[in-house]
Amino acid sequence: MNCTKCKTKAVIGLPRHNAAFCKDCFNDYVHDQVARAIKSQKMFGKDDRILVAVSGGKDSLAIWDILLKLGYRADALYVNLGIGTYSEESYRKVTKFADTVAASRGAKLLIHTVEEEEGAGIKELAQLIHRPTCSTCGTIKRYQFNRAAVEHDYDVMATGHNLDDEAARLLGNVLHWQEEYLDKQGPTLPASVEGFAKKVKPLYRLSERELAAYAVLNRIDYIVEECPMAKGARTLVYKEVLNRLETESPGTKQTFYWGFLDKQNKMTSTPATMTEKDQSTLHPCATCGQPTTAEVCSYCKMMARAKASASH
Ligand code: Q46
Ligand code: ZN
Repeated sequence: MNCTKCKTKAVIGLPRHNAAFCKDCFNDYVHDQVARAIKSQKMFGKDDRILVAVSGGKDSLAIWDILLKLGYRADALYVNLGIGTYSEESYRKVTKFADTVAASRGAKLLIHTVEEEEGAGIKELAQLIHRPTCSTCGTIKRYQFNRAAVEHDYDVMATGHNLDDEAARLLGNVLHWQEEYLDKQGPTLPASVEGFAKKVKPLYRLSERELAAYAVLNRIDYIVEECPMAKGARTLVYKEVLNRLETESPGTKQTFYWGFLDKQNKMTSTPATMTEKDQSTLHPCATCGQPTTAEVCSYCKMMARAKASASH
């Protein structure tokens, strides 16, 4: 198998593009896909300051690496969830990347430690408030990323969601006809009111397999195992189903998700924006000042419940 572009020996085949690439041409392909995503979805420019949400997994470290190589000003935030050896290992991978690759390009890492700031690890917090670990985790991560972006004046927040993640999420939203979520499932969510950071997903054109290959070929040392709490998650089943379809008919995920984005674009000239109703009902949380639709934001409510429950 030879490289489609330069005819030297290929290291990876991409059935959905009917192509194969050597290492250098594959890196060009990956960088080009990210550059296209940034441009076509109007994500950010060279002067913008970007905050990347990193977990230590291949996708988030790859996007940080790619943005720096493309010449963007990208720092990162890592939220240490305090989930035993998984968190210890992911912390090691993130700090190693930050101290070597990122530091050499002038980028820095911010760290938020849940055990220190919220007073307990994510599992204990979830038990205290009688909610599933992942929804507790989601609330904390969303809140802390948004807060860090706003407080440190970043223009945009980037996450490492890839094509497989977005196609699986779309499948879930379609199967349950979650219209409200479908409206907001784009790669760019603009900052619509003061206090809400703009959010982008520059990896939505690249598959999980392509990103694993990118990480390995570029010697990015990432944590291979998933968070132990992810076991049994519905999205993993959707991913398996989509992988089967992809094997039978390469390009299925891309057609499914990109096709959705095309349709969404045609239906509205401003996709995935907040509705006017959202804007008019948002105001500062009475406790912390972050934007919310209620009197007190869901994070502050959650922390108040955790505190009350811990003191009983
Ligand atoms: S990190 Fe958090 Fe995920 Fe782990 S606890 Fe669940 S939500 S699975 S992306
Ligand atoms: Zn609040």
